[in-house]
Amino acid sequence: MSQLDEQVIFATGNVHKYREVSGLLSEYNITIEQEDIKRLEIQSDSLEEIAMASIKNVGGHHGSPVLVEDSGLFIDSLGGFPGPYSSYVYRTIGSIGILQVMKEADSRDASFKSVLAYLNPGNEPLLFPGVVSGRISTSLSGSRGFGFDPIFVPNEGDGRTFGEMTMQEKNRLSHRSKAVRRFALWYLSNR
Ligand code: ITT
Repeated sequence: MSQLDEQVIFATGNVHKYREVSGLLSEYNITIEQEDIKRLEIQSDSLEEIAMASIKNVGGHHGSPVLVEDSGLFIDSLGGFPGPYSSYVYRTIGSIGILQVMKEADSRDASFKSVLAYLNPGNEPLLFPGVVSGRISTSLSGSRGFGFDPIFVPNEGDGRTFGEMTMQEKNRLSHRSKAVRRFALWYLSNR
């Protein structure tokens, strides 16, 4: 078995991310395995820097090719908050807290960003970004997905939040799907 045919490990503790990424990659016949590998998460305003530090940290003690993904919700009128701190902000004030903070906001424009990092041992890490533009809804809608999905309405959708969409529908539009499709095309042409 060549190194590129080895099982790719997706290092994440977030099962929703894993389902979305593995569902997308299966369209390209790429299989991955989830492992909740504990890793260093540096503080930075840049998802790229966080993903790069994280993949180097994981790759250092794993013999298989690995993926990590760092993502966040960036709200324009809040200067990009919560951005790289999305996980913490979700756990503390949640979607309802964001709706409260947004009460007086002039603009509800926002974007979700994802950076997928891949490391095949012995090679340089590679980054694959994806962005989806949209807006923050005025109330919670839908119970599907995870995190801030019930308050995010993608611009290219039909007015529903990600929380109202099936995973397949979200995967047609999401930041994560754009990053994953970039990775999949690179992976298939480089194996
Ligand atoms: P891992 O680091 O273990 O992969 P995590 O959930 O902590 O899992 P992040 O540090 O990348 O991952 O946090 C991203 C947060 O941003 C996530 O917890 C959600 O609150 C939010 N988020 C990212 N993508 C999202 C999406 O597709 N839908 C809803 N919320 C999302």
